[in-house]
Amino acid sequence: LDLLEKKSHGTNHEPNIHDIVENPQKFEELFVRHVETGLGRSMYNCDNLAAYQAASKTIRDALVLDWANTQQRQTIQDGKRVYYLSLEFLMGRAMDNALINLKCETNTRNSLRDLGFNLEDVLDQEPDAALGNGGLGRLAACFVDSLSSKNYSGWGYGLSYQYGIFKQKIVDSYQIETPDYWLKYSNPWIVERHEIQIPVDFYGYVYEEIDPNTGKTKKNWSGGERVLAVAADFPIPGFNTNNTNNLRLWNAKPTNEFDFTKFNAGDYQQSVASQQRAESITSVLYPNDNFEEGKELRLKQQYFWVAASIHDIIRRFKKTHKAAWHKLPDQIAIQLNDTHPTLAIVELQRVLIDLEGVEWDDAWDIVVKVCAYTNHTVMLEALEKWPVDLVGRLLPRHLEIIYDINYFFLQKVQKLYPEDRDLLRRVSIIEEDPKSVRMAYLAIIGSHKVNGVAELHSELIKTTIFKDFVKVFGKDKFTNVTNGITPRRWLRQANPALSALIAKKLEDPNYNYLTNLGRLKELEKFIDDKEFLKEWDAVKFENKKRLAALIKSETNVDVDPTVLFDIQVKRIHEYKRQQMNIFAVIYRYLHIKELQRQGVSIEEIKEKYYISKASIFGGKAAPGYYMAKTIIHLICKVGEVINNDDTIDNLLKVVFIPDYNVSKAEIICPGSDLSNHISTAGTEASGTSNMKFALNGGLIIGTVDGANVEIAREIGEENIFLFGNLAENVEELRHKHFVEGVHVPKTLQKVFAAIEEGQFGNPDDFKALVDGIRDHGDYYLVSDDFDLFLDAHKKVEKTFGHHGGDSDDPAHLQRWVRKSVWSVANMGFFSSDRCIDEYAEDIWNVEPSNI
Ligand code: GPK
Repeated sequence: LDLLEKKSHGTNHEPNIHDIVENPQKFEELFVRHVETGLGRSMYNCDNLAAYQAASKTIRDALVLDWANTQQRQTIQDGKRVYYLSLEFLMGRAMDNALINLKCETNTRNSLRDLGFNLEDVLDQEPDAALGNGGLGRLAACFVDSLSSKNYSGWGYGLSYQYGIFKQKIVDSYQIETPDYWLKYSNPWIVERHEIQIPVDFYGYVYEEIDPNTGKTKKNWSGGERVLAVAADFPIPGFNTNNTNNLRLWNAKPTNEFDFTKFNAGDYQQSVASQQRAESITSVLYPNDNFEEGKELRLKQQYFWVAASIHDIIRRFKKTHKAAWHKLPDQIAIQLNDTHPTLAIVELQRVLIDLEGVEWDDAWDIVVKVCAYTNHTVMLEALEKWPVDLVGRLLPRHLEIIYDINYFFLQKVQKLYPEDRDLLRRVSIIEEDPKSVRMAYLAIIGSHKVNGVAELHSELIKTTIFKDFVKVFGKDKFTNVTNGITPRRWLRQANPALSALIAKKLEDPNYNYLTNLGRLKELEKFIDDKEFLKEWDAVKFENKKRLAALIKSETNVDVDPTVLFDIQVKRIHEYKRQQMNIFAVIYRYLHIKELQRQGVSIEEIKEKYYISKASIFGGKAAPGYYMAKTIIHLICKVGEVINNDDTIDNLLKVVFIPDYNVSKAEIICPGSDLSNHISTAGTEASGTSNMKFALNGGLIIGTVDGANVEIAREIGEENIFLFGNLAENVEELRHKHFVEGVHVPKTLQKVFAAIEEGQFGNPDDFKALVDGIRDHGDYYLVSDDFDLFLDAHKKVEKTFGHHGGDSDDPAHLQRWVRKSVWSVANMGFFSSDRCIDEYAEDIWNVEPSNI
């Protein structure tokens, strides 16, 4: 600690954050050094890309010192550490975030200006770190931000994919996937830790031997293929603190061990080629959201990551605590983000019993105390089940341990419920026919807590997919932590103008409210202040212009920023029901055309029927998901027709923004008037973009699902447009479809007729979409909710009024902008800081560290 004290008083000569924040000359000097020596270029041909790299390196160098100090301090303090294991971290851009969290934005902007660069252009050079699919991966990214910002000692562990989520192009109204080689120009934010190399084995066989120390027989695993896990670290800065945690991502590399059998057989080429295959393990992120493909390489990824992480965690523990294994649960909490890291449970048990000689029962007790599992979905196609054969071949010792875990567990169940024979079959980790390992069940059994991600979802898992486990373990094992988002990125970074207005009103020039988001409540004081409402609305208008510019550059469509921006951006999925949204858009268009045919003028239509709006879509479809791709195709074709209809003025526009990602979301969320969160009730576990939109002053149209329910409670039901059937009625409605057939309402019939007439291109292209509803049971209840959706939209329009963007419409201010302010004032609950505090208290039993 003395050493740290000295260091922080400047005995080291490296620049620190304060130099850069306070001393522009220092920044410029370091920047030039990075350009000239680091990048080997001259200042005369330094372009924006080189400027981005040099500026990032300058800031990173300073950040790395905070990071090293934090790690030393945490080690010396020897408190409990949290490890968040996630196969996805959807980080987005790092530089802007670092400037904000380190509070050196103004200085960097000024220094760059002096050097001849514009900060925004420089920031725009950074490719997104898109190592995730959607909500699950972005949640992990928000969590590491909060862990640092709230002074926890917490690391993330993940994989360093060479290719992140694919880039989406729209060609002829179809989605095309192209690879995202995001490391093309090397990444200035990564600290490569070449010295941290952990061998990970696969395949091979298990044998027994006598332990020379105890004289007992023990199991050993001799792996058949070895790869190295090499660490790549991302320092994670906190806001307003020098607590800087680490996100460690593993790269797969070949070992130097050479296959002499192949070599001696004269096959040098083959021998090198098979070594090279090692790298394929971390080559690509699987692009599925809420869906598991069950590919062998995916299981390899999972074990590779888990084995390296557990090894690293145990090594760190042993440095201080040697073999005091009973202390492990006081030193370490491991959070499993979904079932993807479930093998961590098995690996930890294996390390303890096979390698460290701990007795089974003691080891198992430790494992359960250390691990906890978060569930993110109740949809069956997303639940992981690995074929027993595959697990046994890839990880023979692990399969044995899984069988043992299952054996002891089923014994316990049988004792508890000796009468219920079927229960054993239902809760067994092993599913018969086809024989497979149910990862969620293993995760539940090996964890001390299981949490859902919103209240409704956490209730649902207890009454549906995990019902039997509540019977076995009792309900206290199951808990809820409602998701949240980091206000640093999703308010301050995405919406500088709104966050500044809030800072002004809260008289908080240092933006401390960003780590105390409950303070937003104070905005309620200004709810009757007309000038404030106007200012608020003016910020929204500027953000809509920014979004309109993005739309123009991405789609070449002009949208009028004065119209209502009605947005749905998220992964494309039948359960999220983008199809229902586009059907409603078609209905609106058909109705407008019908009115025109009856001689009603556009002015009259605007007066009596519809306000002007732009329907804005975005999101990726998994490459193999035909229905989702069909939905994209329909949206694009509808856009083509409507946007080229020059008889309807600005009444309606439809755009599909290609390649929706984190950095686009930062422009899209602040630019919405209304956003759609309209999943079939009971299917969306939480949703987090609902929070991003609401925090940026957008209103929500949504179903009674996921976190919408809690958002409604916090901001008041009068401020959200909820509609649709409830989760409790979904089963019954599906059954009714099955027995009586689907009743398609007249409104939706008109839409289907127009599609089938070919108004939006070849009807065959959309056949599956229409038939799925009309003839194949309408699993997602579009027919049941369609008219309710249209009604909800009528309410939206009434409330929005004819805006015009001049902020002077008193009715708009009174009805709409008031709701917007009131909503933001009550969104404090949805900060990921609150989530992390809840995890810390309820699941991890850790406290923030003393800094
Ligand atoms: C859930 F199961 C999954 C998945 O595979 N991917 C994914 O992004 C999402 N999720 C849920 O769909 C969202 O409702 C939720 O907010 C998010 O995880 C974070 O919990």
